[in-house]
Amino acid sequence: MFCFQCEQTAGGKGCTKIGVCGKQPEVANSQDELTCALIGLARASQGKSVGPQADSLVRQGLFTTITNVNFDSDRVKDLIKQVRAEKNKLDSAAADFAPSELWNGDPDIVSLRSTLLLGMRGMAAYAEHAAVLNKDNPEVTAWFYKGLQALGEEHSAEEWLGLLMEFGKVNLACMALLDEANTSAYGHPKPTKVSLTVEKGPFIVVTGHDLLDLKQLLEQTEGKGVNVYTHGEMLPAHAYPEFKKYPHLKGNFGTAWQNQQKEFDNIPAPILFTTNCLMVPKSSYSDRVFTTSVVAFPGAQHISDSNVKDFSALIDKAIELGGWPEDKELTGINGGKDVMTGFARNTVMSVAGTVIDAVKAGAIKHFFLVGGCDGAKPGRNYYTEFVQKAPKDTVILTLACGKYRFNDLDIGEIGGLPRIMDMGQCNDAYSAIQVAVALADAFKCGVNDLPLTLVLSWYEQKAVCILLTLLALGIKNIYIGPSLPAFLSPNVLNILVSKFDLHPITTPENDLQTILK
Ligand code: FSO
Ligand code: SF4
Repeated sequence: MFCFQCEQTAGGKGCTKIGVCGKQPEVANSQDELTCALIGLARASQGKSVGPQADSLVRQGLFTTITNVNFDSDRVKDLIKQVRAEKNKLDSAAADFAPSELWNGDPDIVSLRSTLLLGMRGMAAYAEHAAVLNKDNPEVTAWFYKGLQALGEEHSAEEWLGLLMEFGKVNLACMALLDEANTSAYGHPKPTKVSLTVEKGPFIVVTGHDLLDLKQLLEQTEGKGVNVYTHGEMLPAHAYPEFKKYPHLKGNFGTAWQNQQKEFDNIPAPILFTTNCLMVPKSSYSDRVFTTSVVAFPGAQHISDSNVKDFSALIDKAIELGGWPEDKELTGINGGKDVMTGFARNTVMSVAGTVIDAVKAGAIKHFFLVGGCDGAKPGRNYYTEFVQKAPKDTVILTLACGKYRFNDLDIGEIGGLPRIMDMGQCNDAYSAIQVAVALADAFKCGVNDLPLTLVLSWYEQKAVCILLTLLALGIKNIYIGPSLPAFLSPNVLNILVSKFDLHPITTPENDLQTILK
């Protein structure tokens, strides 16, 4: 096996014996074969979309290979069969890409090709979340085939860079599509305080990014005496008007994905994984793990896809386990008893006047977007310290699961606005981009001239597609950590650093000083 797609890759180089994430060689090899079969399908379709069934396979095939999503080689092999059957319908002579070539060759070309592939995996997750809400953008769908076909071809470094920039723009369209899918189905998020206390009685914990799964579960638990708690990237659901209609959606349990083995260990409740990030379940709670959609783990109970999923086994499990006998007061990482979320684009734009006045009056000196994924490495304390040390006249926008390091901190307000504003899940980077563009318009300057700095934490492939979008938009001076992707070769990294002023993070003090001087 070879895999270097995430931030925790072995030795900062690549997992070759078994994944640090627990991915077995057989699964890794099957995932490579699946990727190569998808390239074969794109070859057979000559880089064009060929209909809803193949489109759905392309999205799911790419999504399945994202870090911490699917550990079940049988399911991956089944997808390979389906992809090959689709290909054969079109052109049985079209060859799959050779798995042995996927990660081999000139290091810079491997780096550029991998960056495109990994970004496409991230975009597939967003496209799939939109697709379950019946939203499709033909430009996005078509690009999956174009990109897959390109992955199987030879290109110069220049051409690969051109493809990466083109992809970044298409991913912006994909995030816009998901934003439209979510806001048209569930309304615009509103600032919402979310409790971290778990009330007594049966409950279910839902994690991942798929809001439709949460909605269907809330409908099916209605009147059953079972409460529902969000976890990880599901937290922003509380802010959508549609989800506020369910009084049994009580609060948020736990923190970011990498703490799940500790947090799920002894809770008297089942857990539903709707997307990533699934870690190898410990035996003490593996019988309480339910997966759905592309998420799978051998032995875990899987809830199959259908227009309306049947969550009865999960609900029965919650009733059987019964929850805690008394309310359990839990806290965030810094001891806070609740967290705020719901500062998506609509809310922030609705107070744009206040924000602009505060900047003009000098009350707000700088905005930071401190966001991205969390992870287990110690270097990630950087982000907590960065937020704690940021001067009082600065505002912190945040999103994705990295925020759990500081979202329960009370760092005060400016002009009636909290200094930490959670914009939502990682795909709500779209909201952040919209706000930045609106601020640039208001100040009649470019986004790069705003008093705004992006300080990103990356872990898996959705962060890759977002970064490519930011670069394709010409956003410079991004700080990135906790370490640099293993798939960026020294030459490719140099290009990104010189072209986009990309900065690897150093220390919070140092970086704050450089940014604010
Ligand atoms: Fe985190 Fe996992 Fe949303 Fe990622 S839960 S690490 S970027 O999947 O997708 O932020
Ligand atoms: Fe290693 Fe990350 Fe790949 Fe898992 S996903 S095998 S940890 S590089």
